[in-house]
Amino acid sequence: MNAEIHRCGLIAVVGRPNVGKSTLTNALVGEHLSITSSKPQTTRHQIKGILSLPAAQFIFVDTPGFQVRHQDALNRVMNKSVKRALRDVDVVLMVVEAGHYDLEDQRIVTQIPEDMPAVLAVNKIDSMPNAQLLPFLQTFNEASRFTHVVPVSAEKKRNTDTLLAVLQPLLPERESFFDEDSLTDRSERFLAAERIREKLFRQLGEEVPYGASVVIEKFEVVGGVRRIFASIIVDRAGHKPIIIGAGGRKMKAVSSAARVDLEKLFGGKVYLEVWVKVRAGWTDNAALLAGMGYD
Ligand SMILES: Nc1nc2c(ncn2[C@@H]2O[C@H](COP(=O)(O)OP(=O)(O)OP(=O)(O)O)[C@@H](O)[C@H]2O)c(=O)[nH]1
Ligand SMILES: [Mg+2]
Repeated sequence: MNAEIHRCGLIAVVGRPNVGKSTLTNALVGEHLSITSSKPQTTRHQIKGILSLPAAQFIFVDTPGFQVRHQDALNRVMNKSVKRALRDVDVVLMVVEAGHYDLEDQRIVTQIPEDMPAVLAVNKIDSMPNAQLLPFLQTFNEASRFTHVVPVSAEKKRNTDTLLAVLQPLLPERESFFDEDSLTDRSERFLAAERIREKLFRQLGEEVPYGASVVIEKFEVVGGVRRIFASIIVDRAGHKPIIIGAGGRKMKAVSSAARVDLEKLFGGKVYLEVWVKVRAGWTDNAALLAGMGYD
């Protein structure tokens, strides 16, 4: 009889910035949908990653890392997005880093609605010896908020199947929300903008990516080629020449890395043109944020 049960549900992936929420979402779904980088606060927009197995559809909701420090308009919008995700899902998957659990993590735990099942993924176990990992895992005893504590490595795809096996029975019994071949709720336009932003986070220094956003001005398919025209919006005039780089080399490296990834993701040829524009103070201007797709 059990074979006939089908489950489907939303799982919010939450945690401090930089713990590996997006890497884990991608590992679970099996596609690089959500952008990742070594800098905290890479994710700004919620994105769903969908995994359809015969007996269950998992809809992972990757969220921005919950921010407790800086409070500009952009951070407020991102925190609101995490809170909203926590209300609208069936299960919470909280992510922490192996060996690290502090007040910031605890504050996120308190945001999880009381009656919602919650699982803890202890990520980055590849960077910690077992002798240290075991005592860390034992600190989450039976009294903890979590039904299961699962050590994983999102990067090395270790133990991700165990995580799916633990999550599956927590999903409600129902039919799938999305077609079996859907991977995400987001458009190719959104994925393209995000992939360009990922390259900014990966290829530029500490400050510039935080003041940058990407807007797709035009996205058209001509003769099977996706022709994408994008603008990188920066909040300071001084950041424009940094992004362009000497002889335009930085800009070229960013856009060609994005193009290569997008061709793989979309399974077809991509023509990508990227410009840089200055719009002073956009990160702290609610009206500009809304116009740029931050909700
Ligand atoms: N060693 C190791 N590094 C990992 C693992 N998972 C993620 N990382 C790294 O951790 C960094 C942050 O990963 P993200 O997936 O962007 O983290 P995030 O929690 O989504 O971050 P924000 O969106 O900024 O909140 C990246 O440099 C990843 O490569 C892992 O299992 N092991
Ligand atoms: Mg992220």
